[in-house]
Amino acid sequence: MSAKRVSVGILVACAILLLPRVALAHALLMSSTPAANATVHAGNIAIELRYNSRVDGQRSTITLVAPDGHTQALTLDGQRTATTLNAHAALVAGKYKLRWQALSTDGHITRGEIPFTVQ
Ligand SMILES: [Cu+2]
Repeated sequence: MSAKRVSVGILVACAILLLPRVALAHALLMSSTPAANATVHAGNIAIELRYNSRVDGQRSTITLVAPDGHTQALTLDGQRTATTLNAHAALVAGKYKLRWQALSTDGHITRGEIPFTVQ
């Protein structure tokens, strides 16, 4: 099952459980740096995931999937704002993915993947 389908399943579960009390409290990814499918220059890369609602910077996670498939849990930096997750990584050229899991203030977890390329 793809991460996208997992996220949709979680959202449906949220909607059923919470309707009509909380419409959009679970964290939906709005944009990111690097952006999905972006190409960035090798070196120290600032990572920022931006959500539609507050996320728990202590209990959310970002995992880096390296070109060879190895995964590495990134140490999260301090949140720039309450709705962002921030991290950084020094990367050489290749195709990577950021696999994120966000805990929102309504207690629900959402997940997703952001593929990007380093050149
Ligand atoms: Cu929710």
